[in-house]
Order: sequence, then C-alpha cells, then structure tokens
Amino acid sequence: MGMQIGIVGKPNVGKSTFFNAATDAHAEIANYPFTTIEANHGVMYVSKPCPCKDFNVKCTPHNSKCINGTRFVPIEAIDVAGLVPDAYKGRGLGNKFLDDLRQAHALIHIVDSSGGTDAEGNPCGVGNYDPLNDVEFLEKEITYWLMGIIKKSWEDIARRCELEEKKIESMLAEKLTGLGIKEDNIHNAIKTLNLNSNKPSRWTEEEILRLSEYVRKLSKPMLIAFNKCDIAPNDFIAKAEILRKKGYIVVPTSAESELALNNAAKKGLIEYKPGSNDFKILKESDLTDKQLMALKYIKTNVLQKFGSTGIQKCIEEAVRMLDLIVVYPVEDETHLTDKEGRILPDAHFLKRGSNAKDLAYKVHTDLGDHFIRAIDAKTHRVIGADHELKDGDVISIIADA
Ligand SMILES: Nc1nc2c(ncn2[C@@H]2O[C@H](COP(=O)(O)OP(=O)(O)OP(=O)(O)O)[C@@H](O)[C@H]2O)c(=O)[nH]1
Ligand SMILES: [Mg+2]
Repeated sequence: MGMQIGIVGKPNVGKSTFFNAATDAHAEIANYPFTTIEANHGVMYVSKPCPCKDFNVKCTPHNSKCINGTRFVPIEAIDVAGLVPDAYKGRGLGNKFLDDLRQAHALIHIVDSSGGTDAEGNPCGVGNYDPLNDVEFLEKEITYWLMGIIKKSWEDIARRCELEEKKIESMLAEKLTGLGIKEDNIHNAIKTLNLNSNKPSRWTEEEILRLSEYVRKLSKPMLIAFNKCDIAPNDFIAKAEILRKKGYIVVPTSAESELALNNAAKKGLIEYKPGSNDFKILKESDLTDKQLMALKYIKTNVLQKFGSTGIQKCIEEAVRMLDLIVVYPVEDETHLTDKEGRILPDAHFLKRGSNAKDLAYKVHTDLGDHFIRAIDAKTHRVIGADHELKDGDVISIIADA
C-alpha cells in the first residue's frame, strides 16, 4: 500500500481546485458549498534526484516517472467533501467522508486565507471572515470523530479489560486499525496522559477526549495551505505568522493560479514547471487580452510575491512532515533491473529509520517473510535485515524462494 494524503477543509475553500492542480484529475469545482460529495482519488508526485544519474544508466520507471534525471514518486491524494462545524454529529454531509480519511497518513488543510467564505463555506466577501477560526474547528471535528470511534462499544471494552484482564492498549489499537496506531503508541498515550490502564471504565469524557487528541496528532499530522493567497487581504501575512508561532507549517497557496498555469502549459501557450517561480510565454500572439492579463496577475501577485503557487511545496512539506525517504528496490543489483528487465523500475516511500527487511515487506509480504540478506547496489555491500536505509538507496533483496 502506498502513501495517502487527505485534502481537507470546510466547504468552498478550494480543495478540489488544489486536487486538480496537484494531480491532473478533473474534480468538479464551483463557488458554492458541497460541490464535492463523493471523495476524489488522484496521484500527486514528489520529485527526487533519480539514481539513474549516479549510475549513468537510462532508467525504465514503472511505478513512477523520470524526467531528465528527476524522479517523480507517486503519492495518493484524496479530495473529500467539505467539513462543517458539528460534522461529527452528522451535520452537513456528516461523518461519512471522515471515514474516507481513515487511511490518510497526513492531511493538507486548505484554508481560505482571503477570509471570503463563512464557517459553512458560503461566499461572504473577502476579509469578512477570520481564517484562523477554521484551524481550530477542523482539528476539533477530527478529534471528535476519532473519539466517536474510540467510544463505540466503550463499556464493552472497559468491562472486558477489567474482567477478562485484556490489555486496554491492544483493544484500543484494534479499534483504531487502519489509522496507523500501534499498541505502543496507545501505551505511550496512556502514560503521557496519566490514565489508569487497569480501570478504563473510570476514564472521564475529558480523558477520552485528550486521548483522541493525542491519537489525532499522531495519526493525522497536518499542514496548512493558506489558499486564495492571490486575493488575500494584507493582514494575511500576520495571520500566517500567528499560526507558525503555534507550531503549524503554513504554506501560502493559490490553487487557482496553479491550475491556470498547468492548463496554459498543456495548451502550449506557456512553458511552466510546477513549483517554479516563473513561466515563459511561448507565443504572445496566441493569447487573448484576458489570458495575458490573468497571467500577468499571477506573475505579480503570486509568483513574485510568494515564490511559487505553493502547491508543489505543500506536497514536499507533507512528505517532510511524514519523515519519508525514497528507496529503489531492484532484483539484479548489477543491471539494476526487475524480473522484466526494467531498469530502476520502482520508487518506494519508507519511514526514515526503516531497514532492509521493512523494504522487503513493502515490496511483497513473501519477500519479507523469506528475507535472507540484501545488497546495496551503490557499494555492492551485503547488508542485513536490520540495516537502516538512506534516502536514494538502491537495494537488491535476496530471499528464500
Ligand atoms: N481566488 C482564488 N479562488 C480560488 C482558489 N482556489 C479555489 N478557488 C475558488 O474557490 C471556489 C471553490 O473551489 P472548490 O475547489 O470547488 O472548493 P472545495 O473546497 O472543493 O469546495 P466543496 O467541494 O464544495 O467543499 C471556486 O470558485 C474556485 O474557483 C485560489 O487559489 N484563488
Ligand atoms: Mg470540492
């Protein structure tokens, strides 16, 4: 299973616009709340230097792309319906789409930094709503949603724990399957929050809430895309600073600009590489006055002001926040090929600190189960199961057939 990033926020802030700009997909976009109802799935790419350069070979990527020595590693994006206050109680589209986020490893919270949409996502005129409200509300919704999962059949869990002497850690970890929460995470949470693991039936609402908050921070790390920066009022910078001081990663974004630039590039009107701070107009005579004006607006009010549209930066920051490295498994460490003879075919994300055996499991359960040793293709050294891998490693795994 690959990595997944959820694109979240209240309605009408630009989630689907961000999603389309980041993935090449075509989710519906409109200036009213609840345009998106069913979740959209797409693929975003993280760029890394491709090892084909160091090895001086021509690669034949399979699960990723390589353009001029830059490897684009796929990461899944999920664009979900907008979240309104009290969604966890079933308001708006309710809880259904929160469940769409169960698998997400991280969240990009799209905030309308222009303050032009109210708490429910209705247009209210730029500067008339404080975007800082949105951050707190969204976290609360997710925490309460998790609390709902934890509290489901809570009495039963507490009773079995106390009468049958089952461990609360393992019972909770089981409940939170799929969220990436392990038994030792719960163990640490119980210790940190000073909960009595022998008497869960006595845990108060407040204590369960704090546990849910802990689980949220651990399982759904979040960064903030301060979107619609192209039309944001001047106090925007100060607001972003307030959030940064509280420890948030805040990236100014203009999803609409990124989408416009991508579309113009696709039509051959401009040359533009996602993430860059400029574009080149290819044939000015092909552009209408309106298109020229729009491009000029993007150049002065987004690219020159913020250094990029911020979309690619959000993707890179999410990967950094998750502390991921990219590793390239190959079958033949001399030719760097897989069974089919493809050169440097796959790029896999792994948590920093992962070892050779973790990579084997990522490729295939069988490969992990029958792991014997691995070879680092750069050094030709034999490495053992617990050898920690580095970003950019090319590894051949030898297993018992
Ligand atoms: N100015 C500006 N407008 C934007 C930007 N991103 C999105 N919009 C506009 O905001 C409105 C809502 O965009 P969507 O992408 O549909 O928003 P959403 O969050 O997916 O909305 P729901 O699916 O209804 O929750 C549309 O009119 C977009 O054109 C941006 O960066 N700048
Ligand atoms: Mg949408």
